[in-house]
Amino acid sequence: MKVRTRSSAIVGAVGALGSICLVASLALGTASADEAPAPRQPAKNTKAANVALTKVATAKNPIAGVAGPGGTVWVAERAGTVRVLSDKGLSEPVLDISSETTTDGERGLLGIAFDKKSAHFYISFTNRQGTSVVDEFAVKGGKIQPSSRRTLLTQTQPYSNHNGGDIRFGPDGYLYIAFGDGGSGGDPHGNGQNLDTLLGKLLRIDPSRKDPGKAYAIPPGNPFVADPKAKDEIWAYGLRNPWKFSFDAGTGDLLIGDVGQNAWEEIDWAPASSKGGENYGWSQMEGTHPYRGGTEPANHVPPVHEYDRTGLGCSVTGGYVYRGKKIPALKGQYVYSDYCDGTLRTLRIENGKVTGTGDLVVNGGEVVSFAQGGNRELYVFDIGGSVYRIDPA
Ligand SMILES: [Ca+2]
Repeated sequence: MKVRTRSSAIVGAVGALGSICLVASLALGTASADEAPAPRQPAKNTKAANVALTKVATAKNPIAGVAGPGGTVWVAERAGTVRVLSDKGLSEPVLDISSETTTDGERGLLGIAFDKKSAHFYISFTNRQGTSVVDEFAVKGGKIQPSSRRTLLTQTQPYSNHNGGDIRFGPDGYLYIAFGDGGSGGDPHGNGQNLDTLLGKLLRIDPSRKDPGKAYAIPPGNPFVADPKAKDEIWAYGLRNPWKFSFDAGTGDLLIGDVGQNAWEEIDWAPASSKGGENYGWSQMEGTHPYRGGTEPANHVPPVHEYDRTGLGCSVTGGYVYRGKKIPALKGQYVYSDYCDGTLRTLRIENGKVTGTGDLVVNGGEVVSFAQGGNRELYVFDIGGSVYRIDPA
């Protein structure tokens, strides 16, 4: 499991679809991977809460999920289908773009989102040419209206890895889009620090309005609208492969799981009050460490948490701050995992600092995504097919 090249962890995540059970068997005993650097008592992770993983569905390579109308969770399958998880189980596909995407490299259907009123549904995928595409559909009566489909944004991708692709509405009602640095390894085009490309960035757009010549509007508060050399869509930069990000449903704070190159997996954090423009450092920095002789940018926002590869982790999968009701002990803790070690891990974050690390002593296999239901309970997706709900033990 440790032999895959580290130029792109998610290549392993989605390229090794047949090897799911092996990683799971390796997973427990990795509590040390998350230890805070300062001495703590006891010198191991805290068990954050007593939970159990309840398998609620089997999907085909589930890769992204979003709360839908009527207490449902919509599940994106990597090859291009979307199914609806409800009390009745997983539906037949309600959307199928499998003829438009491929699953080579790290490609596929990579992200789905609803706007606040579930009036529109959004997909993020790589097309057959490898170009990232974000499309919108109208939703009526809980159903996608295929004829309403329109493309919001495209971005050519120089390589088949680090596409990013996660999409999500923020508490501000704008659509956020995460793109990786374009791929290969070590950011050969310098995209992370280049404000003239959408690659290696977190974007923010307003699909409910249109600027001239665009299929969307630039929110007026975007941080680089006054800079003619920078893309107006950029919200934050210096990201390598922000595979999954989320907003804390309680505070509105932003959390990004940014997959590392060879050494450091990181969680980035910004407060709800942020005006954007954060530079998360890549590829001058990998985590808090200069990357390949890089110089730390003066405005570098270091990760709120990083971990190395001495444990079994090798590709962070960002999750959610738990704001559900079923597990009071978990409330307010950030739950995340790692594709290479599916132990569910936790962080307590107060005022932008980690004040406690822990894990849940359960393993979700090759954890490639989390989803937050409308009731804010959390789901875990194993790329091998299992969809779990995190329940009280
Ligand atoms: Ca960083």
